[in-house]
Amino acid sequence: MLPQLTQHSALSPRAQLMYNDAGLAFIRVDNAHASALISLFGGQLLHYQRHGQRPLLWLSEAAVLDGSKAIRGGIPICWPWFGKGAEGQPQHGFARLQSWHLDGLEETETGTHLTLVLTPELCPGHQGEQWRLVLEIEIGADLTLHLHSENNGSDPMQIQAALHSYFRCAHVQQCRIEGLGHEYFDSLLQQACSKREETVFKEPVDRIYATPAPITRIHHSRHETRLRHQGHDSLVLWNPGSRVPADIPPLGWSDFVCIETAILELPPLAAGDRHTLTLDCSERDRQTSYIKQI
Ligand code: TA6
Repeated sequence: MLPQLTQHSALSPRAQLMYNDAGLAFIRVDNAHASALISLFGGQLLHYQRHGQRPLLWLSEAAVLDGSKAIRGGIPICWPWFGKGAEGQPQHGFARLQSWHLDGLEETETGTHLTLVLTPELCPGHQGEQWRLVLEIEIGADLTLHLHSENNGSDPMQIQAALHSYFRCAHVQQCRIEGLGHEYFDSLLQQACSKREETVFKEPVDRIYATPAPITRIHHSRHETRLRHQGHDSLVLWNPGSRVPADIPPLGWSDFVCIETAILELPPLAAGDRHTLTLDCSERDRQTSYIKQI
């Protein structure tokens, strides 16, 4: 369920600036191809739905939408580290806890192109640092995200980044996932494992595939979601099983799977360099693609 929002102003014929009761800003897009909702808090895409298709992303009904914690669902941005940070630092970095700036919005025939930016000036405690994080979101017949990490300083910079996508499933237990890789580190067992891919979501799953495939397919009962990853060196597969965090309803775990496009072992980014992480998502009916193949 999408949050209750009040319209503030039109940004373009296809995009509206909206606010919720807590004062968080959102951009709602409805163009010829798809509808979408973006939260400036976290620089987070919360909803994308190609017309005639099902919503691609899952957003928790218990998500906290007041800026006090990361929003549970959509595509949170993990940056500049993934997982636990240094002591006292937030898990998965600070980018998903800050309000980003809308730097550009362009309408073309292929869709709506938004550019969101996070800079040290927008992040308390990081003033004086020299980096820039740019998120490009293309809302078209496909959904494409590019996350650019820029080192504008004079020293090399260590970064990790992930698009921590929550993909909606009717029943995660019935989805088959193809194209993750075969070798993975099981973060729950704390050991390296090797297994042909299977789909058993009766238990929590938390895995890092460090030699990942470039294309992942989620086979739902009637349709297929295709994910094309670039600039990544890992894919993370996560579902908490029935022991859910407070901001996921008790049975909510069966409605999503996280497949995270991640760069975890990037050599330090040289001064003036930029790294780009890309995710492209498309959906098709399984029956349609079958007919096309004949
Ligand atoms: O990406 C997998 C993971 O790191 C899991 O270990 C799990 O903690 C999950 O992300 C969610 O983390 P969050 O901080 O959003 O609750």
